[in-house]
Amino acid sequence: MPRFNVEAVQARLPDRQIDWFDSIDSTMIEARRNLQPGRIVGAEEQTAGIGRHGRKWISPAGEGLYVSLVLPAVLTAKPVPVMMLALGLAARDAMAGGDLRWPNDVLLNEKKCAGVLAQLEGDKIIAGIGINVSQAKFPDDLETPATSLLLEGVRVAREVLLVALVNAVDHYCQLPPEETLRQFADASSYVSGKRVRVESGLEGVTCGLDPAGFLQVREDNGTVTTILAGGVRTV
Ligand code: BT5
Repeated sequence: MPRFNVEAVQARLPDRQIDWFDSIDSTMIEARRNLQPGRIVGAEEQTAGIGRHGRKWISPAGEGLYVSLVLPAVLTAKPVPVMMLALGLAARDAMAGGDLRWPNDVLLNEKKCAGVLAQLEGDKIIAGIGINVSQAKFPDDLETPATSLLLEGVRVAREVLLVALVNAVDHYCQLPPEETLRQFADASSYVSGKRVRVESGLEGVTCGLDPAGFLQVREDNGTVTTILAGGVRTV
């Protein structure tokens, strides 16, 4: 995999500050050091890539797109869960399709190909996006099966992916929250009618998003629960 061509991306995004690293602990940690709105922090590899709730994001050198975007405050006057959904929609667009597993995974062929994070820092949100581009295999101990664009037959340069991603993030983060929810529900097979198990152990059938972007699950006894944290799995 050739080294990332930062200049090519900078030429397409002339107004953005792009800081690219050969190797870094996590682009999320670096992004926090300078919260210049619009700043893009990326790396060839992450040695301590971060998922949600202290989980890890596997980030081998040159095989994925690992970026953190400092979102301007104007884009972020929305609840963080809604921002997460907007970022998922943006990643899916940049990848030219896929299913969305609430709250933050882009699936290809029912396997996780991308994950997103939204971290609030003062009045800014740092968006963390990881897209698997050319990995040929993954560790066996992941919580759910993983895939890469290459494994699904999609060949795309990381530079092209990043430009598409940044433009898509700008677009989706500007949508009114109710429009984000509507588009997420349209794009995701997980929002309604899917039998899932939540990390807490609760099991039922999904029945829509609440206005803040949280998933609702109806248990077999009829009780509807709003899922505030944790992911869901099909059962
Ligand atoms: C996420 O967390 O899916 C958010 C991942 C965000 C990563 C980006 S990369 C750029 C930026 N800098 C960072 O340090 N992070 C962000 P979560 O839903 O918690 O999923 C994490 C779980 O997915 C792990 O516990 C593994 O089971 C699995 N996993 C780890 N690496 C993976 C990979 N490369 N592909 C698919 N699944 C993975």
